[in-house]
Parts: sequence; C-alpha cells; structure tokens
Amino acid sequence: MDYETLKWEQRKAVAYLTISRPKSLNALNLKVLEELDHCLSHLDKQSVRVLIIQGAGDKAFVAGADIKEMSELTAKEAEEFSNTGQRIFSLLENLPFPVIALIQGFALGGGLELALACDILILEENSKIGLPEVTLGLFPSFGGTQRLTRAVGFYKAKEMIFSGNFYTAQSAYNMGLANHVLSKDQLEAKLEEYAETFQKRGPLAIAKAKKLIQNNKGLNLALALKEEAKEFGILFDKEDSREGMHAFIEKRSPQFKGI
Ligand code: CO8
Repeated sequence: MDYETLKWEQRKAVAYLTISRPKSLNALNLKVLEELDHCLSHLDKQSVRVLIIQGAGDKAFVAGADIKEMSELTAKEAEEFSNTGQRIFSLLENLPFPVIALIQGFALGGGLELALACDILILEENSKIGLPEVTLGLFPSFGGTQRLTRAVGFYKAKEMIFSGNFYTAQSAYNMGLANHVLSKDQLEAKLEEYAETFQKRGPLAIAKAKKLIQNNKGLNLALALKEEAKEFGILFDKEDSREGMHAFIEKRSPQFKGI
C-alpha cells in the first residue's frame, strides 16, 4: 500500500505502520487520517498477526492533531474532524490481532489518543506523553476523555487532562500506561519477542479475547460473563482449539491456522 504520510511494511505476519510527517512531528492532519482510514480498512486481516505502530524519526511518535490545520476549522468541521478521528481509532482498536504502539519521543494529544487505541504500549525511556489540549483551549476528543479514564481511572485522567502537563515514560508506566519502558537498544528485541509470542498463539482465541475485553467494559458483570462463556463455546467449533488441546496432549507444538 502506497501512501504520502504513512509507510506500510509487512514481513511475513508482522506488519509495521509508520506515521510519517517528521517535519511536523508526525502530527495528524486530514491526509494522515484519510490514509489511516484506507490502510486500516484494506489491510489483509488474514495474513497479519501483529501490527506495530510507530512514528517516523525518533523525535515523536505523534505530537497530536495538526494544530495549524485545526486552527482553521469551523465548529461543524471540528465536530466532523473529531468524529472522523474517533471512527478511525475505533477501527484500529477493533483489529482482530494485537497492535503494539512503539513510542519514541513525544506522544501528545491525538498521538497519545492513537496509542490508547492500541493493545500494548512500549515506551522508549526518554519519551514523553501528555494531553496538552487544554493549553490550546481545547480538550482531547479523539477518544481521550474516555479511553484514558478507562485506562488509568478518574483521578489520574482528570489530572492529566486538566493540567495538560507532559509526563515521563516512567510516570506513564507507574500509572499503568506502559507495558515496558526500555532503552533504545532494547526496543527491537522486545518487539521481536512480542511478535514471536503472539504468532505462536491461537489467532481466533486472541481475537475473541480482545473483543471481549474491548466491548464489554460497560456491561454489567453477569452479562459480560455470559458473553465470555458464549464466545468460549464458539471456539470449540473451530479447528484451532482442537489443534491446541491435542498438541498439548500429544506433547508437540500446535500449528494454528486461524480456522
Ligand atoms: N501540529 C502541527 N505542527 C506541529 C505539531 C502539531 N501538533 N507539533 C509540532 N509541530 C511542528 C512545529 O510547528 C514545528 O514546525 P515548524 O518547524 O514548521 O515551526 C515542528 O513540528 C517541530 O516542532 P517544534 O519546533 O515545536 O519542536 P520542539 O522540540 O521545540 O517542541 C513539542 C516539541 C513540545 C512537541 C512541541 O512541538 C509542541 O508542543 N507541539 C504541540 C503539542 C500539542 O499541543 N499537541 C496537541 C494537539 S491538539 C490535539 O491533538 C487534539 C486531538 C483531538 C482533535 C479533535 C478534533 C477537533
């Protein structure tokens, strides 16, 4: 897939998506959103087992929505921009395989909101995150008020959103916003480890578990548990679950086919 603001590369089942506007610290303008929309809607969900999202260069993952472009929007256009961003980040969040955000440099505003729609967050030790929208007289509206609150709880989310402050990678980790904080030279090995692990696991099982975690956050526990049992039952009609259990009994590695 050829894009102006994105780079897409797939090595076997591991895909790499790079947001590439380094001169603007990879800020999300309409073109990036349009291309993200196309990319996430057209990628081959059967052949990808792990997606890694990163920003071009090491200065920023993404420094937010493009403020220059945003400053020209009317109220109606701003609502549309917000709706578009939210819809695209939901596409990302609902991909049926694990998505890893690799954060080096700044992940701010819409950039952090993009990361919050991913499954695993790996932060380079000098990276900085934050939701500085209030410094512009705005608030996060690519899903940030909702996803951040679900991720870190009311008090930390309110502090971050009301202050607009930047936070270190270590403080992100301390509030549960990072799976790992690593030095630059440790990043590649960690990504490989994740990619290798996820590829060995049953893809249907991961997809269903991801969907349950994602979609049932607002459900009451009894309904969510019912849904869990239903989806678990469905897996038993699939070849992969039989293969996984038989492989264990036969003391061999499972060969999952995603069916
Ligand atoms: N938008 C547009 N351009 C940007 C952005 C951005 N978000 N961030 C950086 N740039 C540009 C700069 O303007 C500069 O361009 P130029 O050289 O042409 O002047 C270039 O990138 C390099 O940036 P700096 O010179 O500022 O680099 P520094 O190292 O001095 O500072 C910072 C780096 C601290 C990251 C700084 O650039 C900064 O504060 N950027 C803005 C961060 C921010 O406020 N992000 C939130 C944006 S709002 C948002 O994301 C809302 C999401 C919801 C939208 C809802 C739709 C309505």
